[in-house]
Amino acid sequence: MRVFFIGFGQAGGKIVDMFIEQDKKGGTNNFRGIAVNTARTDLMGLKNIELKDRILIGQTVVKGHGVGTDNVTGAKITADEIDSVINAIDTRGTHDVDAFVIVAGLGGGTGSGGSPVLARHLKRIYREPVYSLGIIPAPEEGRLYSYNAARSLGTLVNESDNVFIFDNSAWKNEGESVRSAYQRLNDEIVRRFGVLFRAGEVGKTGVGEMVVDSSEIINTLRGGGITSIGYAISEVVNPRVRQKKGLFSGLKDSLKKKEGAEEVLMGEDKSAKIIALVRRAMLGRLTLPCDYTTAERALVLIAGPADEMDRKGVEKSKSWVEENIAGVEVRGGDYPLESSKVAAVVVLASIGDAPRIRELLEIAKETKEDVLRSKERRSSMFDDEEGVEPLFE
Ligand SMILES: Nc1nc2c(ncn2[C@@H]2O[C@H](COP(=O)(O)OP(=O)(O)O)[C@@H](O)[C@H]2O)c(=O)[nH]1
Ligand SMILES: [Mg+2]
Repeated sequence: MRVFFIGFGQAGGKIVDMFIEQDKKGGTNNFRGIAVNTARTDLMGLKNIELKDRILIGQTVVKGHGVGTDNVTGAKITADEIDSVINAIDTRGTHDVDAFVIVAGLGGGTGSGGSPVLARHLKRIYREPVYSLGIIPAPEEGRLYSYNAARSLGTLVNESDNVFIFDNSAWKNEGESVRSAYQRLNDEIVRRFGVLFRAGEVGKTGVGEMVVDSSEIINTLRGGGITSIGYAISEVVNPRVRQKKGLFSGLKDSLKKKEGAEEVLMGEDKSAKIIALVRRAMLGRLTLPCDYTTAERALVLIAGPADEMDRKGVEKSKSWVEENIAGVEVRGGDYPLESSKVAAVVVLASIGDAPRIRELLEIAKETKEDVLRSKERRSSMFDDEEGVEPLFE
């Protein structure tokens, strides 16, 4: 799918920079991206986003030094200068875009405050869906970060068509600081979401057995709320298969028949392997650890060498996922990639429960006692809470 990324704040900018790098390396040209920030040095640190696509806002207010952890100021600056952000997006071109994805760390100031404001305006201006990819802070980053993230997330869920979550605390190792883990975490983020966002584009290696197009991704995400992603990889299914073919080639018919039998078996092998991979993806560590049985919809994606793709494997995996989630809508398919590995991504869309989100909202509630119940909350998780004060109405 053709994605227009907007990296908001430091974390958002770095991650979008990596998506663009991935796209350049793959020669796929599916991604377009800009970075928006109140801090000049953060923008200068980027490598792959073109200079003209790095937008500094709030210069008259903070003089290029950023807003610190003040997300209310981040939101205000964005609202005041929304025209220059939209202008930068338009200049970059949006006519062939399938979706917008805003990426931001929700615990800080610029991305936390700015991304819900931008989501609201993008939705107002464009017909394409507006998704957000929000990074939530680890508890060790402090209560202010959690408070910021809860307020931002509540608003972001209302303003975006869907919010993907990546939880820093679930991904950093024991004893490791979040800061020193950034690069590794970002690699994990870009690997997973890269498989998802590249789906539906015909690459150099041809078409898959079961093509997924952008509309299927969009339909999976239609319910809004919060979405988590599972991922697993394995080496190619059966290098020995090709070897055997080589050995048997040129032998008599009787032996050829035997080879046919082997191929049937190999087919079985292939589906079994794909099912196992999808199971691993869904039962393993998710971008946001959550109760997958509460997901409303799901999407199963298999990416890898064309001869590893298997229709039956995808179908069976879809049935298995369907048995395990709340809803009945499970979409899926595959697409070929030049790779020595097969990757499975499971999108668990519109999930109903995640302990870390509840915790965040709890911390925010304690931090701010004078709470307001915000209106029109899309996710039931937010409905149940005593309302965390929204960033803006
Ligand atoms: N995963 C990840 N998280 C980050 C990275 N940089 C910052 N963060 C987190 O994102 C949140 C916001 O920080 P930052 O992006 O610096 O704030 P902003 O520049 O004001 O938007 C904090 O919780 C940080 O821990 C990064 O490179 N990777
Ligand atoms: Mg920062």
